[in-house]
Amino acid sequence: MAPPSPSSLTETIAGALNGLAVELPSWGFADTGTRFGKFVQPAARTIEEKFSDAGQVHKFTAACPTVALHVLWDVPEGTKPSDVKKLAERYGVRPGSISPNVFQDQIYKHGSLSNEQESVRRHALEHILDSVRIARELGSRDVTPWFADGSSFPGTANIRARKGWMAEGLKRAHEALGPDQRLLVEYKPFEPAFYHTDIADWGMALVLARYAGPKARVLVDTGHHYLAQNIEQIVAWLLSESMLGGFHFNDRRYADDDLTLGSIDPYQIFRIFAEIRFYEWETGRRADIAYMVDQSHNLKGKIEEMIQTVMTAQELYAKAALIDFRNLTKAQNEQRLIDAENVYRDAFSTDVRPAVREWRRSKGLAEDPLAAFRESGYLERITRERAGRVSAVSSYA
Ligand code: RM4
Ligand code: MN
Ligand code: MN
Repeated sequence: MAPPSPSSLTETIAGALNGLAVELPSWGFADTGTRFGKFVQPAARTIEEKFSDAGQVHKFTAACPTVALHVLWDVPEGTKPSDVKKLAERYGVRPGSISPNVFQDQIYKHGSLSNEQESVRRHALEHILDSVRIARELGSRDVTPWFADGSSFPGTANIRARKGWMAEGLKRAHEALGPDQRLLVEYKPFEPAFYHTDIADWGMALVLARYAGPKARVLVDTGHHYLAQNIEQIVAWLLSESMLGGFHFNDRRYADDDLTLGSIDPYQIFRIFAEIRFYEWETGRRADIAYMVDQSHNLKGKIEEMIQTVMTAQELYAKAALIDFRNLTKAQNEQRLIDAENVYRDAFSTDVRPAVREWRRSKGLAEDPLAAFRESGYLERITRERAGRVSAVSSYA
């Protein structure tokens, strides 16, 4: 089959990019480090600074209208959600998904909703219910809890009982959702628990989401898988079950490394996008998926890395939009393996950057968001303004 003409390629890519929004994590703009140390930058310390920095990424990419917030870090007790909304508006963004924080307080040493102690479970549930209310008041659709719950030594936890407690807690949280809200259940195979985690994989998240209720879906954090795992198959299964709610994008070489999206394996992200586009092509329905970034940048400049991430997401999504699904399906059905695989490879190896630049021009954006950000002087300004502050001690905050 002849390759698409340059103008139809540009059009296809423009159509795809118009529909791609990538949510930024507020915590991606704060100073973070590793378990061993924290490396400071002129990072954001307040929610206002986080909105301001995220606003820069949106300004230069036009792809990131919302910012995911962590309740404890960004909307502490006493904060008025309406003030948070106004603040976001000032920087050209909106509050996005809301993450409760049920892993940081001392009482959560042995878990939250799965904790053996009823009083801790109740405390965690109350915080999650508060988060649902805050999300509603902020106009945020998705509530995205992540649980550090699990155990680190064999025999120390009743895995079945903990599953039951988690299921009940999520069901109660689901009951509090507004009509348009969703509960996204994230899974992670290990860390900080190193023997078992209460929601270790997509199957467990799926069972729990189904039990919680019709507005619950599964959240796939790309870094939360074992190395050999076929993530795009998980995506395909969740799509076919109408249970894929969203992504936390990042990349990893070893485990939950929170590296820049596509920095290690761009073909992996392409294959994920391919499954989504294939589903949409076959069903004629748009997959209702929240794309979010969940990365911790402690070596690269935070705003620059976020721009690099969004550009990468756009390029890989654009490549996936070039897949010739009619040809692919035909080759699959006729069991022409090389031809089928080459449909993927042709799309993946197309240099989409000229078309993406063209799309930016058509939106009145700079062709190179990174260069435009660097020229804007923003980084120099915040470096001056934020210099000399005492560095915070806790990670992510
Ligand atoms: C976890 C998980 C969550 C994130 C926390 C801070 O590994 O990815 O989504 O909110 O880290
Ligand atoms: Mn995550
Ligand atoms: Mn993670």
